[in-house]
Amino acid sequence: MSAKQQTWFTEYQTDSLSLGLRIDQILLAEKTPFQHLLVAETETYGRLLALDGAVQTTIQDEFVYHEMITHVPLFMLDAPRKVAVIGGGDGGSIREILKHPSVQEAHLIEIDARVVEAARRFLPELSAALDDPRAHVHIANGIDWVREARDFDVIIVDSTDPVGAAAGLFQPSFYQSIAAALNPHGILVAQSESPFLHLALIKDMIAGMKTAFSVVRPYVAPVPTYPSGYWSFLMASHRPLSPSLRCRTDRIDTRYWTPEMQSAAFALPRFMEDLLP
Ligand code: AG3
Repeated sequence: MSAKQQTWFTEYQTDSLSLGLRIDQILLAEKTPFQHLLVAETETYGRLLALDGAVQTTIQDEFVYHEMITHVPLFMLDAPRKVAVIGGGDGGSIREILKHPSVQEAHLIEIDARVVEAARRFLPELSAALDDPRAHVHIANGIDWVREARDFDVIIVDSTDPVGAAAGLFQPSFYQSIAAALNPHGILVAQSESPFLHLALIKDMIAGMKTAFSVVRPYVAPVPTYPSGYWSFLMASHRPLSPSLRCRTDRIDTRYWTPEMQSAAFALPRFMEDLLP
């Protein structure tokens, strides 16, 4: 066996669980002011971006996560115009948001400039969208940025896990700032980790969102390279949610999202349904 075949990236997902990906090449490994940043070429899932040892995105499975964190909230509205993504420095969420013709402004608020730079250099499939004239990149702390933001239609929290710099993105006070930054029809979506591994966290996030929104609904999608492979998202709003009719008529180019998936993603297994208030 050659040395190359013995190089693995391992994410230690919990104290007793890991995911291993054999890698062909490490393209970038550096310590930024915020975290450790790695870009590598994996054999099974293509290019990988990891932060502090946690998989953020791979070229082969990123479409599921990025389509579902964006199209599901955007298709709840007839004409979303102003959208913000907190985190998501790779650009994948912005790429999907810009597929909606009504969108006039898509703001990316990423704390770590090095993540955006690495994505621009090594993940053009995701980051090219950041050059669109409707995209606005802010290198800033999302918690501070949201406090000043107003009149957004959709705010998406595309964060890392609730540790380090991202911990504040899981706090009730952050959801309250988001509620104030959204217009009355506005929608919040946050990635909410794995139902198999982080059920207590999901429960706390729902309670936190309930302090600021009347409606909070979980939905799910498979993301093979995230812990357990089964991922959740929480959607919150000030009013009842139902898909816009344009969900069936707007033709957008997707690989996972379909009009049927827009509803199907909200069908929850019993162990998650029991989470709901
Ligand atoms: N944000 C979700 C990452 C969470 C994955 N957690 C982990 N691997 N432990 C990803 C950002 C993609 N735009």
